[in-house]
Amino acid sequence: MNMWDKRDDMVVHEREPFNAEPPRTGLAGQLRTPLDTFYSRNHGPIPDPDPDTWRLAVDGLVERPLDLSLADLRERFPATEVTATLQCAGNRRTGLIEVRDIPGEAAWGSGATSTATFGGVRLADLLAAAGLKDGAAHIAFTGMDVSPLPDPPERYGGSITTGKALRPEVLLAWSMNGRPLPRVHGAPLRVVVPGWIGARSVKWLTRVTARAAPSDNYFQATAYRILPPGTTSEQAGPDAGISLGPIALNCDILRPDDGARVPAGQTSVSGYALAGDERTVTRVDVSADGGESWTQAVLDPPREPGLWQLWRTVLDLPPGEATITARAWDSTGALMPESPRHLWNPKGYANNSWARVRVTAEGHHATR
Ligand SMILES: Nc1nc2c(c(=O)[nH]1)N[C@H]1C(S)=C(S)[C@@H](COP(=O)(O)O)O[C@H]1N2
Ligand SMILES: [Mo]
Repeated sequence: MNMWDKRDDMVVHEREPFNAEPPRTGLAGQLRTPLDTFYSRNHGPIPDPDPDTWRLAVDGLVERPLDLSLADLRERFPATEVTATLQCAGNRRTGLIEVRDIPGEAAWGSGATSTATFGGVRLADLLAAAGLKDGAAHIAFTGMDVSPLPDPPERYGGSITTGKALRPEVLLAWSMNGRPLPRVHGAPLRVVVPGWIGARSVKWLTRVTARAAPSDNYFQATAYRILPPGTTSEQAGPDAGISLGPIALNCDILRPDDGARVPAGQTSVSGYALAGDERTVTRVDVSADGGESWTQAVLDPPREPGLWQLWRTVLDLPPGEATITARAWDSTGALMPESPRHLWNPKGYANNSWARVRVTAEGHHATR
């Protein structure tokens, strides 16, 4: 086993802080990602909280501030489970780096996306117990880890709108795939915001604050923003660019792997598609000829907001090199953009251009 009980073939972008993703084929063909395969994204040293002394504060624009132990959470609020996909805003950054270099940011491939069943309590239930005051438009989260990236260093945090925070799929989670939440994934308690960028699912949670404005934490106000080309976060300063919340419609090919050799003829192709927020994926098209002709993949129906939908199809590949392309449509009729060229941004977020893998089909083409 690798660091943090991850599989040995994780692509480790950084050991300290730990940043690692599974190979894309590790995600293929299963709704839930095994714990040893689930990607991990960290901005500072991983804390080691003592669950017996850990407490959660609920404060800010509330009628009754709360101060809760883990036992209080379990006793006072009904436990529930949500199956959700977490996706880092930097997922598929490699596609943007091919357009133009993005210095200082990890070259995440297709694996900064994973799915688990999370168990815990609804954030909405805590907010109801605390009683939101008028004007509480945003709910901010603070973790225990201190990130050295902002100057001066800051605890990791972020916020979501109160509208999203009150939705039933938003959890404060203590379990993952039926196991206690692993330390690297935020034990003893993390936020899970299905359908929003992974950055808002704050780990090692200690504080929930109702506010009139979005969090002024570095990771909300300065990072995780789509900046116009030619600017940097440092130059742009807080509140520049487009703040990322709900994620963009995306899809990827998980099998075959990029660069794989496959037998010519009938080849199974499978992957996932994910529509952000409360939207759903309605169609996935797959092409073996660069988009001249498309086959509609068989797509799993939507089950829960922010949960990926798996798809599969069979392509007939002649011997030789082929590029397989996949693209998804959502319930608003929107289609993923074709090229990463138009999506390039200085921090390399939100690449949702058409998915592509290059394969070599070997052997004789079976003819009828
Ligand atoms: N406290 C804290 N929460 C955090 C982070 C962090 O560095 N510290 N990283 C965020 C980002 S950018 C992502 S994509 C997800 C990754 O969650 P995972 O490591 O459980 O996969 O956690 C989010 N929550
Ligand atoms: Mo992320």
